[in-house]
Amino acid sequence: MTVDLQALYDADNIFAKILRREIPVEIIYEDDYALAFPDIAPQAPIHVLIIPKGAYVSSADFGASASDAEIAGLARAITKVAENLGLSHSGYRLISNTGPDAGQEVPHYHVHLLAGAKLSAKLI
Ligand code: IU
Repeated sequence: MTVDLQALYDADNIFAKILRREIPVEIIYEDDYALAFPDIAPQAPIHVLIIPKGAYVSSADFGASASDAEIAGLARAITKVAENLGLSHSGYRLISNTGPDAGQEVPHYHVHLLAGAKLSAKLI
């Protein structure tokens, strides 16, 4: 059975409010497709969240429903954030928790960028 994730999107989730500038954040990067800001509870010396501007619940929703331009735009934005933070050579980890089994808490698609140290707890 296919779940219509788009229908489940909550326009009042915290990241939607950040996108509408109802909640202030330090903007690390922004373009037509994406916004990046620091995670409020950093799990590494550098912990940035990169989110698409479109209303997508998760990676599953984004991959199924976003346009090719939005998908490319987010990928380019992630690379830009890493470049701007000077991480292209030192490296970084990208994580996107998707759905309940992954412990996704905020129902707007987001990619965690972790960096700034040798990262522990490598799962794979
Ligand atoms: P998750 O992948 O959905 O579990 O990650 C949600 C992240 O959003 C988590 O790391 C929180 O610290 C972060 N966050 C935030 O940066 N600002 C907020 O106001 C809230 C959560 I609520």
